[in-house]
Order: sequence, then structure tokens, then C-alpha cells
Amino acid sequence: MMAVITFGESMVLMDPERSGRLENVSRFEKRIAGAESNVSIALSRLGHRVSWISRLGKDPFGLGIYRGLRGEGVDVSGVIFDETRPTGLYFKERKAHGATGVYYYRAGSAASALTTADLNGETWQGAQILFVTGITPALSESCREAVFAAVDTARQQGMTVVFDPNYRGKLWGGKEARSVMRQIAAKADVVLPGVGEGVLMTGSEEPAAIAFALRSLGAKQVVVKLGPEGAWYATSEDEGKVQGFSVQQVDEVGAGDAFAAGYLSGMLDGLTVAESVKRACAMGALAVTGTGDYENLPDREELERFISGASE
Ligand code: KDG
Repeated sequence: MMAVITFGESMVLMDPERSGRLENVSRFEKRIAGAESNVSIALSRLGHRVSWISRLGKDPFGLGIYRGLRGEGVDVSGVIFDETRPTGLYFKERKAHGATGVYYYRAGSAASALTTADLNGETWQGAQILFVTGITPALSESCREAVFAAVDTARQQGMTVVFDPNYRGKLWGGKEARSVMRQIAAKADVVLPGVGEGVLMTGSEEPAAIAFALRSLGAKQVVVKLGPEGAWYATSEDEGKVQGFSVQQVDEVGAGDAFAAGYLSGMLDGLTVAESVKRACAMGALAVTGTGDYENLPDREELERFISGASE
């Protein structure tokens, strides 16, 4: 029985060997990247059963992603290979202090053709959580429909819906994103915005005000990510700040996905909201200490060692 169901696009990431303007970089390492697959890998490493659904091109890149995720213990039985569309691709640009730029080559990709029918929602019985991001509804009309249909199916089946807005300004405009992301947040049980996404979705700048506004829309729990500072959480019973962990940042990409996985893992283990946020912060911190979206993610023993060592 799967604990978590998620779906979305994964791409081949061309990761530059060195920092600097991309036009001057000539060597890249091929990696796997995608918000939902990052979350899936993180959860699987922590021992949770997770199913990742997507469309991949029937090409070497698609096969590499499929095998990579399967090797991480993620259930990929719901993946469809598309004969006519390619696997998406993106290039990362390394800037100063671990900051990054992204260049997408994903328009018309296999994943952008994902439909509601591909999700097989009728097979989700018994799963506890549906995890969706704001990237998928930006990919295409059919992807957007699939997100809303999935959220409705999950709710009907009594699953907890967790939404990470993951705003990508290169995929869609702020106005459209705001409207769609608010609609999803209104139907979600848990929303995990960063401050910038909170501002976009609510117009408020303070974490507590962002959380209040999203809870007024309908979300039951809101956790606002504050980067190295930690996170602010709010539920109907409780609210407060959880302090982050101090680490040397190498590569910021993937931190939000690791955070989401940490929170989901806490929920699945029956931790309190504050304890889950602490696990989320630890996962986010560990993710930024190495290159790649997920390569530095811990297993359960490493995570527990990090949390206890960091708080000693
Ligand atoms: O969170 C990391 C992701 O943003 C990255 O892997 C690429 O999924 C991605 C996207 O669509 O930007």
C-alpha cells in the first residue's frame, strides 16, 4: 500500500561543472530533477512508500529518469512512456553563494501531455497523502485539469492533500499563477509556501499574515518556509516559529522539496506539527549542503543523527 501519491514532470538536468555565465561553461553533468520526484526520492530514503506518476519521453533521458527513480525505491508503475514527445531538459547556471539560474527546454515535453486519465485515481484507495505542486498546473491545460481532478479524487477518498506552490516565473505569469494557486490552496489540507510565494498568493509579507490568509481560504495547516531561518507554522490549534539549522550552502535547488518531504514524513510518522516542521527544516538544510536536487538527501539514520547533533 502506497503512503504518498504524487505526479509531475521530471527532467534531465544539465548541471554545470563550474560556476559562471552559462555561455562560457562547456562541461555539464547529467542529473535527474523534478520537484515531485525529488520529494518522492526523499520520502523513499526515509523509508516511506511513495508512488510517482508521470509521462516520460521514450528516449534515453526518459529511461534514465525511470531507472534512477526505481533504483531509489520509488514506485514508478504509473509512469507512461510517450512515443511522440521528448523528455524535458533544463540547464542550471551556478551563481555566487549557491544561488542558481535555470534555462528550460520543456515546452511540448512528454510530461506536459499528462492527463487526468493517466493518474488512475481509482487505484489510490488506502494511500494517505496526495502531494501536488504549482509547477504541474503551469505546464499545460491537461496538466492543470489533472491537478484539480487529483485533488478532488484525493479528498473524496479521505486523503490529506499537501500543496507546495513552487512558483516558477519562467513558466507562467504571476497573475495567472496567483489565481490558480489560490484555488488549489483553498482545497488543500496543508500548504507549504515560501515567503515570496506567500506574497504572490496573499499580498501579505509577514509569515503569520500569509498563514492566516491561506487558512482563511480553506487550508488547514500552513507552513511558511523562511530559508535558513526556519519556518512559521499555523493550524487551528497552534502557531509558532521553528528555528532552522545552520549549514554551509552549496546549492539551494531542491531545498523546498526536501523540506516538503520532511514535513510529509513527520505527518506519516504521527509527529506533532512543530516536530514535523523541525524534521522539514533539517531535510532542507541537508539538501543544500551538496550539489544536485536530491543527491545529498539523508536516510533516516543520517537524518536523526543530524537533528540530534545539531540540537546538542
Ligand atoms: O525544486 C527543484 C525543481 O525546481 C527542479 O528540480 C526543477 O522541477 C523543476 C522545475 O520544474 O523547475
